[in-house]
Amino acid sequence: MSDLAALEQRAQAELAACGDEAALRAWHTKYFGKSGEVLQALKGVGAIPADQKRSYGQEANRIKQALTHAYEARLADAKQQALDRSLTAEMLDVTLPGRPMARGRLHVATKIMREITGIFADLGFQVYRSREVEDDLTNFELLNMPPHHPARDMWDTFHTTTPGVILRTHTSPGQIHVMRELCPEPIRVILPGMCYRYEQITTRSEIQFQQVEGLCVGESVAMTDLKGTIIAFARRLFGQERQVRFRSSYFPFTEPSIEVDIDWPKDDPNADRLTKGTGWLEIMGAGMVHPVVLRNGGYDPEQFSGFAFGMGTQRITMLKYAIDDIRQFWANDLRFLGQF
Ligand code: FA5
Repeated sequence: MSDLAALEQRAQAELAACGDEAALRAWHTKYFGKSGEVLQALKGVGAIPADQKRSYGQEANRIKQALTHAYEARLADAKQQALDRSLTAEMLDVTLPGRPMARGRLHVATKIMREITGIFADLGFQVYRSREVEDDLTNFELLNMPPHHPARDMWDTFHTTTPGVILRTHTSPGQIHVMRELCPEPIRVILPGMCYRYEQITTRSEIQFQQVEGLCVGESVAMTDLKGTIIAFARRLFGQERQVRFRSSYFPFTEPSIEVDIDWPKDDPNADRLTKGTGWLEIMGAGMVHPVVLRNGGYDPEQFSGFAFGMGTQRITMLKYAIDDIRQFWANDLRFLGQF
């Protein structure tokens, strides 16, 4: 019996000295594990003289229960303390506003494309997607530029290692594809997409840039339709008060050909620099589809007529947002892209 009392005392003293949960669990193994001292003491009842067995067994069970209660209480305490510690040391204020996720956005080139597409959609134009890798025939010849035609000098071209396969220099070859696909139906489409030219890169010229081509073919399409379409477009994109000016020009695939300018607000401090003092800014080339091109598309020029236009959307974006260097578009500098 005195051994039991000593065991209880020692176990309680050691329990009191345990500083954390790990120490408590070690204590539990020592006293209540498979060969723990409390179990050994219970088993020891066999060696006790018969007349003392009963009181020894009762006492051993009492000690077992007392130690178990004490242990559970200490363990709960230790857990609570650990929780309190972590709540004060690693404090988390759930009422603070969360950290905002950095949200992505559309590239300015995509935004302006969608804006332009939306305006032409309102005017009844559908989008036709045409390939970026072209053949010489479609990029030049079928657009009324036979080999060695001097007009080809206007389009410095990237050639692939396959003879006759090139990167399109403009979206105009798409005119041939759409006419051949839809002939003899009337056509009213825009053809947006990337173009490539083997050019000196400057603040105004890149080797890759986007264009939006427009093509309208029907039985009585006239120059007035072209002018009305362009004026409606320019005023939607640049402002209702914009004046539009048409100058005669030359493209092999349109006859007559024009270039289109818009006036620039005189109170804009950039006006003089942008318009080189003229007050006018060029926004696109256009004209009536050349009879040769109509025929190459499958349409009889005696019966059908059409207009076409082509604009460079990076240049247009530069005008709209006063961007002074075209190289910003594909430089992937977030300080630039984040402004739109
Ligand atoms: C053409 O490409 C004609 N296909 C446009 C056309 C279509 C005329 C249909 C008539 C009928 P041009 O080479 O001028 O034309 O280019 C059209 C526009 O593309 C230019 O006004 C300019 O805005 C843009 N562009 C041309 N070269 C570059 C370049 N290197 N970098 C950025 N934009 C360019």
